[in-house]
Amino acid sequence: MTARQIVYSDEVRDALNTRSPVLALESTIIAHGMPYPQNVEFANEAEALVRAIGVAPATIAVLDGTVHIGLNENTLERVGIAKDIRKLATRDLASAIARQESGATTVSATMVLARQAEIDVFSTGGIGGVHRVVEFSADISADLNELGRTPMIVVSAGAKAILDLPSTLEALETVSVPVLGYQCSEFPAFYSRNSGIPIPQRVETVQEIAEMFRAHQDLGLEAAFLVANPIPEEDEIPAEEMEGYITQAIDAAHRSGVVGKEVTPFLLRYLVDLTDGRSLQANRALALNNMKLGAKIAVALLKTS
Ligand code: PSU
Ligand code: MN
Repeated sequence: MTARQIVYSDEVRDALNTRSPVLALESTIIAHGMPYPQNVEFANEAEALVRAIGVAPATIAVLDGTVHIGLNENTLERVGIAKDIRKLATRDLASAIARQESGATTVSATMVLARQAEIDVFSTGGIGGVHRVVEFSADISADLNELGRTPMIVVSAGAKAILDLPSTLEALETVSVPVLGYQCSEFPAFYSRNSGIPIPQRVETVQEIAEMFRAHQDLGLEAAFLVANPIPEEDEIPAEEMEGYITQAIDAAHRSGVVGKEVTPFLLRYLVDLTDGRSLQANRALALNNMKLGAKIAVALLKTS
């Protein structure tokens, strides 16, 4: 990409130049995943938490056609407050840049841009995946495809519980993504720690993750690593309870004819209402927990070569 199209924050540029740790963060979770102003509070808290571990936070977004790697207080506010900001998956990046539009990046688009910036670790809330009743909608997130071809470590609280989790895990196998359970043996279900679905590999330390990723790179493999990090116990909503709300939310989406990229934001919003804000609190907690772990992995990775 040309210099005109990509702008680094001073903090991220300095860190990259001095081989200091950097953690990529996405912006769709801010713009489309949480309500204003809680989203901006969350984003600022996330950045502060990452810095406290000695890591430069690189929140990624496209503003007026320019790719930003690292936002500041003003641009974070702008992403959080905008009503009309696009939700950009990988395929949407080119049109947003060429037309000088603004967009928040999903997991897939954030991965593409983080790779351009040579950032190896990225934390999100929960990746997208195979939606339920996919036989009718064929709705499978572009996140899965990108995870299969863009090498970096992605930290996520499993996949969003609104999805078909067993099918999502199968799809991750198809695209050869190593899935590592961080101190857990089951695939976490976003709002809940457990799903009953066994995870292929369990790891106990960030050093182990770093060593496995170096082995993966030595083999020249292109897939991402997915580190599944369960929500902290004190913040979880039991899966049995959440399941009732999720069924209601999916029903409402069908009744309202919501399709395509609107589905996930609609469901997340609907759940915040149904749970009186508890799901938002859980989402915030699990995402911050992923950012803390991502920052520690970024530090460990630089020490492993
Ligand atoms: N994690 C969250 N909230 C979110 C997302 C992740 O806690 O809103 C976003 C990510 O950007 C992810 C997107 O890529 O949801 C998935 O959207 P879709 O299902 O349309 O692919
Ligand atoms: Mn989709």
